[in-house]
Amino acid sequence: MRLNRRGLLPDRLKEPFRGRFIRCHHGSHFELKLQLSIDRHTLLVVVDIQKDFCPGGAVPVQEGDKVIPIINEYVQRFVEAGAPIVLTRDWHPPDHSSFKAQGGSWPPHCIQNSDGAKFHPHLLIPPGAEIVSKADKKDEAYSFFKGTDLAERLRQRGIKRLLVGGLATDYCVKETVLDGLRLGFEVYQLEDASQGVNVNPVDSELAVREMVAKGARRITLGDLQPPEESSSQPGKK
Ligand code: VGL
Ligand code: ZN
Repeated sequence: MRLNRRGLLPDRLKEPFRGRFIRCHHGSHFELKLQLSIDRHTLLVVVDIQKDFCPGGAVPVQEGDKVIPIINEYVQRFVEAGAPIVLTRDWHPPDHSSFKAQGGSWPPHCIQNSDGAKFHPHLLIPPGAEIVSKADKKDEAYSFFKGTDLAERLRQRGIKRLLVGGLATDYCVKETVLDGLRLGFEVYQLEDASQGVNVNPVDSELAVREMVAKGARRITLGDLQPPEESSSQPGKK
């Protein structure tokens, strides 16, 4: 692959990548690595960082709270880049169909306005972030696209890429990623900022395999272009 002097790919080769390739040392050789640039066409989707999905909650994800500092770093990067952020929350009526009493598979959790439905207190919630409630009617909706006009609204705003992380890898993160792909978005799953419920111990791994097989890319913080380089407008930080 031929890069120009600044390590940038020629435009015609760059699509569908928005980022820049950097050379990384890999033992005895160098490898080219994509760095994703965050811009206003890129949406961060923070999935269900709620008390009920963290240790001590009603449907605790083991070490679910461990992803919060990393999620916060992504949030910070998006704020700095002026890029959009959505925080989703599971937001069930007290007799939701997914609860055991109604024949579903879960104990009651994330009941509207309850303490357990609150975002975890350590989650960074920037002023511009949009909060999207899901599964707030009778039916189950693991994906925030389900039963909403969100995809259309995002397209109208020019959103092309989704970065999706949070809780839980094997349910809401997975379904949001798969719906996003189905709806034609370029979708990146945040490997370092997602954690699974693992009702069966392999669930998260299977979920990841399915997401990747269907076209999702997995990234970590190191795959983002460093903040000072994210801006393409000279002089603008
Ligand atoms: C979720 C189980 C039940 C999730 C929601 O957010 O992944 N998991 N409801
Ligand atoms: Zn739920």
